[in-house]
Amino acid sequence: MPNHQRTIEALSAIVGPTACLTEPSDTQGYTTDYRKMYRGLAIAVVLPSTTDEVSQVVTWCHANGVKIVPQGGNTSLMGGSVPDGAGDAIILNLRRMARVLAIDTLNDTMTLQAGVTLSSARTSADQAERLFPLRIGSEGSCQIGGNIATNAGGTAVLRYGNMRDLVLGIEAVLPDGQIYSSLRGLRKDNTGYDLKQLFIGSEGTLGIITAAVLKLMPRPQAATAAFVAVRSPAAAVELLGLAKKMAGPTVTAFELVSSDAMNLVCEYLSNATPPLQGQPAWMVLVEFTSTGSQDLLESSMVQVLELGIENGLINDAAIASSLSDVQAFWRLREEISDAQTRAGGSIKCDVSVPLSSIANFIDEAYKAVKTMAPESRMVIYGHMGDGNVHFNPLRPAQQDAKEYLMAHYESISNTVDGLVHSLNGSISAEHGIGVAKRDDLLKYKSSVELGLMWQVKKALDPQNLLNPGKLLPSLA
Ligand code: FAD
Ligand code: S2G
Ligand code: ZN
Repeated sequence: MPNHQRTIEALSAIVGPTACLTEPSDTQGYTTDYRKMYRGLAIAVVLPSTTDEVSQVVTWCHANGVKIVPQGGNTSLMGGSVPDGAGDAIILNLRRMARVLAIDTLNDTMTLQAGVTLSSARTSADQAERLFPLRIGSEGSCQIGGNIATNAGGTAVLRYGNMRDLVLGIEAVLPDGQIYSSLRGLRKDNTGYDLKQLFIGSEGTLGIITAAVLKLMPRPQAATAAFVAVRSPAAAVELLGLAKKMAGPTVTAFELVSSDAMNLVCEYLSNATPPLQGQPAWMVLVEFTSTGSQDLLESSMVQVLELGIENGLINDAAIASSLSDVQAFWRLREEISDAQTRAGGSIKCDVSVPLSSIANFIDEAYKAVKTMAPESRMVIYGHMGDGNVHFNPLRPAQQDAKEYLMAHYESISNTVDGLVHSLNGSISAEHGIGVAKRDDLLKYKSSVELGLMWQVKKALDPQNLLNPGKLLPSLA
């Protein structure tokens, strides 16, 4: 491997000296992860402005054995987006490749570079009177390339699916510098293996996504939402069934929120008030949207809630009476994540089980955690409609965060993951694996699955230069 100075000179010659950062004051924002849990070192942070520059950089690194950490908005919660402390990798960040290349409102597609942030992509779609439906709390920073590489989910998966369902084609630079492109925007193309799927959810280990074609949806004209106090998680699941039956495809989001989660966000969020009195143990934020009439949608919400009350599923409900109410409800929900960070960090269990098991999972996991760490605040929330909850126990208010996490992180996450696995669930529903969950895969993935993943990795990246040490656990 060349000395670092030679690497810096060669890559600066490709992207330009101002796009090859080496000063710690310039690179520290790229080498530390969002949660400040993973701090790495980089030879340089390289900011290419075109696919061709990415290809030239990767070709040089491939020829000289230099490791590359692809990076988007650096909002990964799993340590996937920063290098380790060896200091022998470059970070290749796509933020300078941030152009929307085309919007085709007849084909309902948007073609854009990977460095476009999710919020800019959503704004561009909106300006074309369409919706790009991926909706996650990090949308101001995360990039489309990172969303694809992590197969991001979020609060609208129930209606529109996750990133894998929203991508029609990608362009990616392979570990040897070749450019793979399938930016055709076709919904049907049966000409061999669906190669783009390899890169979706690959967490930067198989290729560097440089552009994509995304599906656009009709922009809803009507939206309504309600915070509903449900009798139990099981009652919430029943209510979802009722909503799907009566309101069909207008059911857009169904987000569980525990009382500790709501209390936490109201503690940290300025001028936030709980939507319901009496601190109900379990609430659900239900959202319906449609391209039809607002009145029809609101009466459909009322009908569903009335039936929920009749069936003994619901104790109370607050229905949004305006768009600003809907937005205020979403602000409460979306800020739960950062509230945990401000409380010193929680034990993050981003898990999914079949919807038919989620109530049982929550009850069992709740009891187990309360036995192990009785004072824990049970911050349980998220995308129940997809069978995915963020089961994130948090320190009691009076305990030091680090002390709590040191004492309980491993035992609680192992217990929760073990329970999830016994219910045929996933130990990472949407945030991916990164470094945080890499070695856990040895417990929960079969040797056939792990072997196959390594075969694919070795076929594309035999030198293991792309994001080494992420996602794939080393096999003995
Ligand atoms: P980064 O963090 O930069 O990178 C993530 C991974 O993708 C790394 O492995 C990196 O190597 C790889 N990568 C990045 N760009 C590329 C590229 N162009 N080509 C190849 N590989 C690449 N996630 C959800 O799914 N649902 C949520 O609801 C959600 N909510 C969040 C809320 C908050 C407040 C925060 C901080 C995070 C949340 N996330 C959520 C996690 C995170 O935002 C997503 O995983 C997001 O998709 C990461 O995008 P990014 O551009 O920041 O990628
Ligand atoms: C969400 C954010 C990450 C977390 O808010 O839906 O994905 O666990 C989460 O705080
Ligand atoms: Zn989430």
